[in-house]
Amino acid sequence: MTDCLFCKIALGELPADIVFQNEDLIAFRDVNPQAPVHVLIIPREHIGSFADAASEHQGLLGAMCLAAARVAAQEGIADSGFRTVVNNGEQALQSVRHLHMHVLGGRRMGWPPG
Ligand code: DGP
Repeated sequence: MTDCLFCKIALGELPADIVFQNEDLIAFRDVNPQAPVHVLIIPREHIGSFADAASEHQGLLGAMCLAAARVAAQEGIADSGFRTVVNNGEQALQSVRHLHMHVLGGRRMGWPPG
């Protein structure tokens, strides 16, 4: 989508601190980190949220989960523990309407989320 911030990052039209990418996904550091490690994993294809995903996206969604584990290992937080979060829609406080998985780690987390 032309007016989508994360589509622009995926296309290289906006800068980002990229930690991993392949033909389907791109992972980059969150501009407003909530933990010592805070990476966002997005599909290059524009999908608004999980609510907009279709059965044809099944492989892509699985690849996002595997990429989260890969990023955690790469960032040195796989053993200490990490959290993956996908905010979907208004009440979950999704602020960017392009599906993204947060990968957070490097500190002890709280539960439940606020
Ligand atoms: P969410 O609330 O789940 O929609 O999270 C959106 C995240 O995206 C938020 O943690 C801040 C991050 N973010 C917003 N704009 C940018 C940007 O231009 N670059 C980067 N790297 N992160 C961004």
